[in-house]
Amino acid sequence: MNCGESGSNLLTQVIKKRALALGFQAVGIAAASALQARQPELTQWISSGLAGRLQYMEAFFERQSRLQKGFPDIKSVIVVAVPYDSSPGVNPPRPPSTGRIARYAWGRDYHRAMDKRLKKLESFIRAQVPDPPPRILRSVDTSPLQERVLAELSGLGFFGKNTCLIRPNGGSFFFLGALLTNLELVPDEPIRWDCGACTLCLEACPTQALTRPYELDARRCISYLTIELKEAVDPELRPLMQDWIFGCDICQEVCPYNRKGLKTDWEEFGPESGAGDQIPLKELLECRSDEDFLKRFAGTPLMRAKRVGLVRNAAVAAGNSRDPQWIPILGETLLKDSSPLVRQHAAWALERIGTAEAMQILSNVR
Ligand code: B12
Ligand code: SF4
Ligand code: SF4
Repeated sequence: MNCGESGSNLLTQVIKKRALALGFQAVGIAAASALQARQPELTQWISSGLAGRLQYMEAFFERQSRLQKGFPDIKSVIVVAVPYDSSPGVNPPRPPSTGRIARYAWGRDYHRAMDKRLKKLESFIRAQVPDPPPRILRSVDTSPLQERVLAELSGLGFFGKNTCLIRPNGGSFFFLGALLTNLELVPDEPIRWDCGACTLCLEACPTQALTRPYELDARRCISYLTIELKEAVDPELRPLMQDWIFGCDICQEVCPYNRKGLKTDWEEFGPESGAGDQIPLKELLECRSDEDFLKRFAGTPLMRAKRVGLVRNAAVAAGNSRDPQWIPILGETLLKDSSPLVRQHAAWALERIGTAEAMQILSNVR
């Protein structure tokens, strides 16, 4: 393929066409300068402590400068999006004995699923431009990039007040991935769109993690608490976590743009490919070994919480149900689980259920 302005244009077009043929729902190009965009907001977020204990975000700038030293001639970023929602539209009724999983985690791990197809896109580009071989780096959450900012600047969507990137005709239930390259491609224009006067997500967030439009306090976000936090959950936040045991979708479920949001056609993201949309709390509370956990959840996003995190979350959900059916099993967990963190949350759950039987078990143990 020849270079020059028309060559770049042609290359950009064939890359985009190939990305869509590979199953990505949308693709856009950002110039390398997009890597530096919205950095003051990120700096402010980190320095105000809103990142909580997300160490990979605290080290963001250090990691990004290392990336740029190793790859100083980045010229373009190819950004792809793919919907992951496989719900039937409305929330299907769920028995109260299960814990809820956020949509993004119903199927297989998205990092791997997306990387497989990004790898094919990379090979395609290499075949188009054999000499000199271009530099290409694939990333799905694996590099210090603000993927939503890159997607915003490549015209894929706009920032919602819930901080998610939204596509006006597709909603926000989609993943992002990127290819950094030294090829000169034709950048897209950002789209001009916003939330208007709507504030539904800010009102609906049960923990008030959305402290103001476009600002999320990770320390209060159920997604962070159930997935990233490796320690005890603040007892004041536990009742607000409801029955979410992995992630949270509330600020997206209420969003008008998701009423007619796009559904996924990737089999990997369907509930039958992974853990599904709900898990019986009993199954989790009885999971006492890392081997059993691995057997059940290998290859799914739930591995990130590890056994201890997920059983901790199940104990909180059981407590929040206030259903006495959980008393015997929480009592067993309190006696038998090897993790002090899990035992501590099981004790809290018994106290929250609060019947005479629950309090008796607690006083026997204490
Ligand atoms: C850290 C992180 C988290 C953290 C923090 C979330 C957050 N809002 O930052 C936690 C663990 C809480 C989290 C949760 C979720 N995450 Co997450 N997460 C990331 C990660 C790794 C970095 C995000 C980041 O840069 N945060 C930094 C802060 C400062 O960004 P921010 O809060 O969005 O603030 C920006 C905007 O508000 C904007 N801004 C500020 N002021 C203003 C003013 C105006 C007018 C405008 C327009 C914009 C604007 O600038 C800020 C800086 O960029 C990305 C992957 C990646 N490498 O990019 C995935 C990613 C953002 N997560 C993703 C997903 C799917 C989720 C969940 C939906 C999962 C779930 N169901 O539980 C939730 C959504 C929660 C939410 N409301 O955002 C997707 C989002 C896709 C999309 N359509 O937006 C990403 C892109 C992963 C991926 N590859 O697909 N996540
Ligand atoms: S994901 Fe849940 S807890 Fe986090 S900001 Fe949205 S509604 Fe709030
Ligand atoms: S719920 Fe309303 S304010 Fe929140 S992201 Fe959606 S459109 Fe924007």
